[in-house]
Amino acid sequence: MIERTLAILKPDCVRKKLTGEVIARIEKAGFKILGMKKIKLTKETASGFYAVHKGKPFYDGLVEFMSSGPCIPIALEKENAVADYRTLIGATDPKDAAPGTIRKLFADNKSENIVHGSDSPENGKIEIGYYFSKKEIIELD
Ligand code: IDP
Ligand code: MG
Repeated sequence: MIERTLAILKPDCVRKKLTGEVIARIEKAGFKILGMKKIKLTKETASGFYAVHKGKPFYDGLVEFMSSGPCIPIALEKENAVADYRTLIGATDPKDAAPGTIRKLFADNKSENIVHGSDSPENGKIEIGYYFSKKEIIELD
């Protein structure tokens, strides 16, 4: 099934000047970029986006980190996009991530782990809608 998933190049990715490197890997893996922008999240926007994790011990630190500098949300589309993108980025903790994955290659730790990825096709659509208006999604190549 053709699916959509939301990638975010997190503030550590931007700070480490790895955005081009990561986008190249996403493109080479066959994803179509439907929308992309550079933004700095407010604490409110970051809190809302990660609301599902509210109450967990890492939540406050996550909100702090995600609003600590600019990030780059990217709306992606591909056959089997959600699972394929998660395979490309690897496990949440780079220590557990498979060799050659984006998080294994570039992430420092489980918190600052370079990229976000949606966890289901339903959430992919919802999360893309969190950052992109309809007219910012360009379906043509
Ligand atoms: P995911 O990004 O691989 O889907 P989630 O469990 O959904 O992982 O967690 C969302 C984000 O919260 C992670 O990408 C990471 O930045 C942060 N996070 C998750 N678990 C931990 C933890 O145990 N310690 C610190 N940060 C964490
Ligand atoms: Mg998740």
